[in-house]
Amino acid sequence: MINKEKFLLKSYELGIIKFGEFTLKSGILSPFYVDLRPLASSPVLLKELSQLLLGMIKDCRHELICGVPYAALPMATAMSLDSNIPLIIKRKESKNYGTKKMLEGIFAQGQYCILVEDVITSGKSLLETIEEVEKEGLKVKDIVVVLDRQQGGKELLENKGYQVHTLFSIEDVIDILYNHEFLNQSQVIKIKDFIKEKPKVQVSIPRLTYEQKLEMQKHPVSKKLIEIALSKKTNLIASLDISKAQEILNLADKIGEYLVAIKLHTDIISDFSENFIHELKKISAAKNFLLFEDRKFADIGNTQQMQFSGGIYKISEWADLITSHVIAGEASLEVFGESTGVVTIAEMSSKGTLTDENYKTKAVEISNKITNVIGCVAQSKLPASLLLFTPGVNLTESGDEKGQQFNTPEKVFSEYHTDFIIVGRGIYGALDSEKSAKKYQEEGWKAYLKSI
Ligand code: 5BU
Repeated sequence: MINKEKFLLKSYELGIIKFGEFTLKSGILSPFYVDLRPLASSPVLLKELSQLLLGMIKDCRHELICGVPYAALPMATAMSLDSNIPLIIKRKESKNYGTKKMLEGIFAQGQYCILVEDVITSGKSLLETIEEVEKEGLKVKDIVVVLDRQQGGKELLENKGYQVHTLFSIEDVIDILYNHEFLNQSQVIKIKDFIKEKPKVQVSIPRLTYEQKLEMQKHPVSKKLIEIALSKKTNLIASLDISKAQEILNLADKIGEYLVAIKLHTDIISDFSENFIHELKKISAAKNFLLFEDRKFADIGNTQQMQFSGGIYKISEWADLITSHVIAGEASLEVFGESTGVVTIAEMSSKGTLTDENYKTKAVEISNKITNVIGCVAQSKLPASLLLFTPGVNLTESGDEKGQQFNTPEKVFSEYHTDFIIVGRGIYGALDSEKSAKKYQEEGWKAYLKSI
């Protein structure tokens, strides 16, 4: 195993990062300058880099590899030689003679191509490469990047549904160099302030429509959810947190037409029975909505598996969707059956939650790796590869005395680009629940249309 930190320190000696005052192409004065091209002149380091980058894509589907010209060309070549993944070459400018091809090499339509980039800043040159590669009928899903300058490019691509695997962020580099006394504290502060304060490359990204998202879905449950949303013009999930089975059934029957799904906490139902599920399934089939058990699994895989299929609730037998924490790691999510859509909890809506940005990033990373995870519960934007479910939605209240924090449908669609709103007390706690469900359906759909 190659040590990332040692690799960085050896690369630093080649002069790949310089500190001082540099005027960037954009005219901005930057306290650091990055140029990874010298790595190509060190076969030893280039080989190590290739191993490190290959390590990040070992679980990704790949039939081809392509470097973004020019700096990443030797990197992609080294990776191809090390892994036997065939290389294709993207031209920077098309030839004005002969075939005028932009992609050189042997490839076939529909093949998955991994892209390699040295430094990501705005993501613009990557987007150009992606366009050329996709134009030739190839598929791009995963991108490996050596260094993220943390200026918005990674987020831009992730919002478009690509997965960006970065070896180092500029902050990682600064921390390593500081720990080895190549930088002093005042330099670190200056650089970190620059990263924080410097206006990020702002690219306003329109959200994807349900039609566009439908095309990206692989799981039958996520497909079904979006199909229902489109056919009933609703993105509303009602959370029926009610303790009497008959009351849930009555309400489901009344408001089912406005919903994509009903979310339950079966463990608060005092008279739960198989017959209740049987009746609820009949209503869900008649009114065309899915059943979502908000179990929030949070244990080791073995236990979760038993909790999912055993006990009195036998969730695996009827729930189309379930929620699970990611706290126990990747393997704990692999125990749910293939036909159930898993929604992981990346961020909670309550005051003081421990799900900070770092937690969310890790939760999203894990979620992207597991095939039956269709999305996350979160309170901010997600990469387009995951559907976003947002609870804590209420048109009249801003919170409760137990930590809940509410937002309006308008806010969660315009700011978070959510896909589905989850409403509990706003519906079952209303004087007229049917009228209220209709209102949330209309407001949710209006907010969606405004956000596209
Ligand atoms: P409310 O009555 O609209 O506050 O109900 C919200 C529901 O969503 C309730 O069932 C919660 O358990 C659930 N929820 C939430 O409110 N916030 C979260 O972060 C998560 C779930 Br995860």
